[in-house]
Amino acid sequence: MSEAAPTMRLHFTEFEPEGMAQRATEFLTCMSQRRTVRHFSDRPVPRELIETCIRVAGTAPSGANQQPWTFVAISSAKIKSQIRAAAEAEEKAFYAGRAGQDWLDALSHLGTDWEKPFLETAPWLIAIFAKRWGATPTGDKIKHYYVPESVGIATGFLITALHTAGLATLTHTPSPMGFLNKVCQRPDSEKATILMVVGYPAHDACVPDISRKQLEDIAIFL
Ligand code: IYR
Repeated sequence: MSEAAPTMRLHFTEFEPEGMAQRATEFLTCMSQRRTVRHFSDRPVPRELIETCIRVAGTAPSGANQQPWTFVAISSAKIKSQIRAAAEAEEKAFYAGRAGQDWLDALSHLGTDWEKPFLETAPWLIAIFAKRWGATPTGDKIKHYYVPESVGIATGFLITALHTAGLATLTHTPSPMGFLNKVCQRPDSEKATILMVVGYPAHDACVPDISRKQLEDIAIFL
């Protein structure tokens, strides 16, 4: 039998019921204003802000608390340009037919294409890697549990933190994105899942005129 970790008293902040409703509503207003941005300014963003937002992502729950993620934050112009070249090569093939007509049809209302200038313009790219397995100090593999779920939740925390801090994001998924292991020097045990583009929107940035589903369309109460 393995030993359970020692416990400590939970620090839980309770609010008055009206305070709870107000906090939830204010958070809804804040998050409703988040939009995925595809036109970025080159205005710099301090590294400390990115560090704080990654720390927020690191507070996400994860399977067996294995925290199976690595966030590679890139501001180097040289590395961003390597990433743009590799991503555009994949995206060219994707849009030229590899995606298949159904996928291209599903994307058509977003107006996306193979060109990804934001990969160089935006001040930060955060490549998010899922640690598919871990290793003991002697190099034996450690199985990780619920990796996609855990990394997905941490990614949501990251987007929320960046938005709350006043930054714009694009959840970019160059397809396939195996090239990120090489560029970011990550081992085979890690799989790139998302390339988060972070910065300020361009002054003339536009977004698709889309709406979000209503509560009735996404929730069922039993
Ligand atoms: N990776 C491509 C295609 C793309 C796929 C989905 I799903 C999107 O929501 C948006 C784009 C690209 O980045 O253009």
